[in-house]
Amino acid sequence: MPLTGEYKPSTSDWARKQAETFEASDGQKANTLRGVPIIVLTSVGAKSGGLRKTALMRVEHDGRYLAVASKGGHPDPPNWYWNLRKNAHVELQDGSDKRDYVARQLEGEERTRWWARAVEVWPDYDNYQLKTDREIAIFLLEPIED
Ligand code: F42
Repeated sequence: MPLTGEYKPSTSDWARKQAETFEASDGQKANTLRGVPIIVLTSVGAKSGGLRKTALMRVEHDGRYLAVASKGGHPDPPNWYWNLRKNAHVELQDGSDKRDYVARQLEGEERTRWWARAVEVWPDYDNYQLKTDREIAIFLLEPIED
């Protein structure tokens, strides 16, 4: 059941433009970063309750996706991290395919396994982790069957 609420654009111009161009073109435009595929995650604002759209690297395995709250290795997590902590129901668009998912933060061996998959797609994630003392949170997004 799709998320409802008012769309609240990101305050990061480049990210907002990429997410909006991706969605408006049904995933046909602005669908890579440095040649690597991206997805757009829609989450419910933890404070505003608005819909937030976030471009993320596409890390997928067997129909499940990973959201990596790296924010380039910034000391603080991205705002959308708090959204997923409060509202696990998210939407994810991969190309023209948009579905509902439930987000679960990973720990331990499962986290290790999925982190390796993330670094395979985007090796810079390892560099981001070296830049910050916080352990970069990662969320497994599992499809909500209709
Ligand atoms: N960011 C990543 O963390 N990981 C990636 O893999 C990634 C890939 C990527 C690919 C392409 C691209 O264009 C951008 C990419 N980014 C990636 C950047 C990503 O799209 C985000 O810009 C970045 O992660 C920062 O996320 P953010 O949620 O902190 O966004 C800021 C800029 C923002 O929009 N802030 C809003 C504002 O008004 O300042 C608030 C956003 C928000 O969700 N607010 C919540 C609410 O209630 O509405 C409150 C949240 C809270 O603090 O409780």
